[in-house]
Amino acid sequence: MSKYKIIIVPDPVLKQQAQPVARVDDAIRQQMDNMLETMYDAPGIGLAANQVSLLNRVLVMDLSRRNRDDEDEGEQTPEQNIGPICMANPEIVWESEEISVMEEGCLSIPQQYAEVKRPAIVRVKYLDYDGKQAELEAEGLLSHCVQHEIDHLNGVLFVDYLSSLKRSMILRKVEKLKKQEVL
Ligand code: GNR
Ligand code: NI
Repeated sequence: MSKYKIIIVPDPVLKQQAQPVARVDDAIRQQMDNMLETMYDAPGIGLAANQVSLLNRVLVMDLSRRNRDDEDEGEQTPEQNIGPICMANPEIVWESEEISVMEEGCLSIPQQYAEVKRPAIVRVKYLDYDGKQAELEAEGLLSHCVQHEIDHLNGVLFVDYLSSLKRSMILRKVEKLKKQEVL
């Protein structure tokens, strides 16, 4: 296993559409393993291929190792506190009308957080690590996370849901952190 470098805004790769994978083969499994390692090291609870400059529709998540600091961020049922989830070609096949608001962050927009509104519950169809069709129903933090990662695969960032004022404030703060070489 090896780690990838996580890219930060305003990298144009973050605005690009990722392409479907033909099948989950050993090369894709290797990529999933490397993405998990990269995500654990960051640390984060999710990572999409675009964030490591790969433009295929692959994402990984793991909500089991999240920091205790995060634990007030939304309810999380024990069933949702599950280990690594790897997805290829994820598709939202159903979303609830009910909306959930949660504070989100992004490894590609470091140290910035904002409340984002999303469908509270989603069902996602995807190919798993073994290349088999699978489905996940997600709510709470897992729901926000999987929607956030699928957005990445479509070139969408959580700041795109904010007012242009809030968005530019956040992007300017990241620029400032970069100049100060904090990142
Ligand atoms: O680590 C992360 N935390 C998070 C919190 C709320 C909603 C989504 C996320 S995903 C983020 C890691 C990341 O940037 N994934 O793309
Ligand atoms: Ni992100």
